[in-house]
Amino acid sequence: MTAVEIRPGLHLYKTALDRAAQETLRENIREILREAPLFQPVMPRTGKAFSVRMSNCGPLGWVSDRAGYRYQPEHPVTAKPWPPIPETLLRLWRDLAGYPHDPDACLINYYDPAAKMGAHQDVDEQDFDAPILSVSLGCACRFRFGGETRGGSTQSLVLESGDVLIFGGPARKMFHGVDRILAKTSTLLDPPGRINLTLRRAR
Ligand code: MD6
Ligand code: FE
Repeated sequence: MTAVEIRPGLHLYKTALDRAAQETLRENIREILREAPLFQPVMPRTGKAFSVRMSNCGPLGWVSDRAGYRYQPEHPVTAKPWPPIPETLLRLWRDLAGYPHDPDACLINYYDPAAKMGAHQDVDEQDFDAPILSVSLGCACRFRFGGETRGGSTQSLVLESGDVLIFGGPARKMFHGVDRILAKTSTLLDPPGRINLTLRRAR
């Protein structure tokens, strides 16, 4: 597979997953969400709801509530363990992440067409040597990224269904977010929306 290095440590694999692979993954995620339903995270302290809904698979899952951000082994509503990470995603990590250990967490973000994600850094993990691998499914989005401090200059790119983005090395702690979902850009999900999967090493 061919990557474009957007900047040092930030690699984009356009259509890393073809339509058939996207459909398989969509079915994997559908099953995971039956066991571990989407929940509504809220911001620490303020309790303001995210517009994105979330779930996880893998030994650990990322959650946010009034108490803070953290990784935990169980679903915050059902209290059940997260389902395992599908083999298709583990294979993608082993092929592309360039890291000798499998991921121990996979965050599932679900965007309805009006949802977005504010600028943030992913810094709740214990080991920044491991990259984060992101997979996009469904509607495209306008993805924005900047430097390691908030408020500097930014760039953006369009992430489409099947694209894989890897944040590693000097890009691992970049600020980034999703400005908006681009409506009617994919027929993969019904109702239309976007799913983003991020594979991580939390511990
Ligand atoms: C999204 N992605 O694409 C949000 N985080 O919906 C992320 O927040 C993200 O794409 C860490 C690494 C890669 C990402
Ligand atoms: Fe992130």
